Amino acid sequence: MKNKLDGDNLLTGEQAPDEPEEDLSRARRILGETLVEFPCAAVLSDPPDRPDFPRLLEWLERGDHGRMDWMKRRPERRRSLGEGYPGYRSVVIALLPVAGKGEPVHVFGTSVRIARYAEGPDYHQVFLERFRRVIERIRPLLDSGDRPLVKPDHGALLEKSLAMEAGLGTLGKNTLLINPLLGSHFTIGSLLLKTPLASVKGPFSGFSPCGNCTRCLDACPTNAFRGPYRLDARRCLSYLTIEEPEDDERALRRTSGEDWLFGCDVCQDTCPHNGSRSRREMSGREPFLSEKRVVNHPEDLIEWVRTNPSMGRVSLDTLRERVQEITSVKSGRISGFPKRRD
Ligand code: B12
Ligand code: SF4
Ligand code: SF4
Repeated sequence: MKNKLDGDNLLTGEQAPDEPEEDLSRARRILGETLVEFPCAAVLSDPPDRPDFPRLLEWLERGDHGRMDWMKRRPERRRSLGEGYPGYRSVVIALLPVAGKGEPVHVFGTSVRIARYAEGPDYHQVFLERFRRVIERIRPLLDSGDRPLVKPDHGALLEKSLAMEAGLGTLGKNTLLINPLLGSHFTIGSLLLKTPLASVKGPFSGFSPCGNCTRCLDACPTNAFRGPYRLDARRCLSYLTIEEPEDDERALRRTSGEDWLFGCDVCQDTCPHNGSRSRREMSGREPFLSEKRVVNHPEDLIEWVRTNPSMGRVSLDTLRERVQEITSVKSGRISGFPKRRD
């Protein structure tokens, strides 16, 4: 297996031996252009049905998706590329390290935390801009009828599953994709192509990140894990602070005693794979937009959200309400963390 580090890019060179030479050569050149924009990427050609698709159905059946009804809409689209995006044959998958520092922000006198991925530039925009540049450069390599689609996060895809198949990492017990060099603090984006290509996979297919470790499961402040690899989103602070939870779920958010205003990074920050030097160095390449760490006036809050565009998914009223909750928790006016249901 060939595998080499070249500057910032993790170049990859694994492919099935019987791929047509022309498809392989095109795939390699497309991957090369993608690696100009992203530190880690791979190409998957005609990916088979997702072997973990039945897990998604079980998750939906249990209601673990909460009020994320969009996950339940025609779930079979996530089984295969062909079902979700008829006519599309190839996926270029890229990892984008997150920019954030993970330090607290002071909002109206209260110290709060936001997930690192939500600091700085909106990763959806970054994927769009970078993949657009890739498309411009690879256009001559694509079939004439191709209509490339950029899907940063919001596609009907089991992204982690595809990235794992592409040899970019392995799922950890916290359900996130872990890459041996980047850890898990990255987002995943896909470029879908109609042009048939050969697969050019990353070198991390056999990577086994967890062993006997259970740090993430033990550290989760709301006991959101049902067990290894199984997350009840209704108890996850990321869901509770970003989506639109039910009243009883909001009660859990209030009484968790946590100061997460937007998202949560506990199950990543406790993971030993997120402490490596290479991950920190690669993350450091991303521009960090908002240095503002003190927000004292309502108009500052508006400005702060404007410079942290990923947070735009949540209304200012919800953010203010959440700041009040955290203030009440810190002043001892709210207490009583509910125990886990089994
Ligand atoms: C819905 C969703 C959420 C939900 C549910 C999370 C979840 N684990 O499902 C909520 C809102 C809670 C959420 C939170 C976060 N998310 Co999110 N989310 C998604 C989304 C849109 C779909 C994920 C999905 O399909 N869930 C369905 C369930 C069934 O999948 P699953 O829990 O991953 O389970 C899989 C495996 O664990 C396995 N499995 C299931 N059960 C079992 C049991 C056993 C025994 C075994 C062996 C395996 C197994 O099969 C399942 C299907 O593949 C993806 C983007 C995408 N389109 O894929 C982003 C995505 C997963 N999220 C992402 C991020 C960054 C986060 C947060 C870190 C954000 C934050 N800091 O607040 C947190 C992390 C919480 C966590 N530990 O997962 C990134 C992950 C990057 C990475 N390194 O993996 C993604 C890929 C978005 C992106 N494009 O970058 N997210
Ligand atoms: S993001 Fe936070 S609340 Fe959600 S599973 Fe991870 S540690 Fe638990
Ligand atoms: S904290 Fe431990 S168990 Fe959890 S994902 Fe990381 S290595 Fe795996």
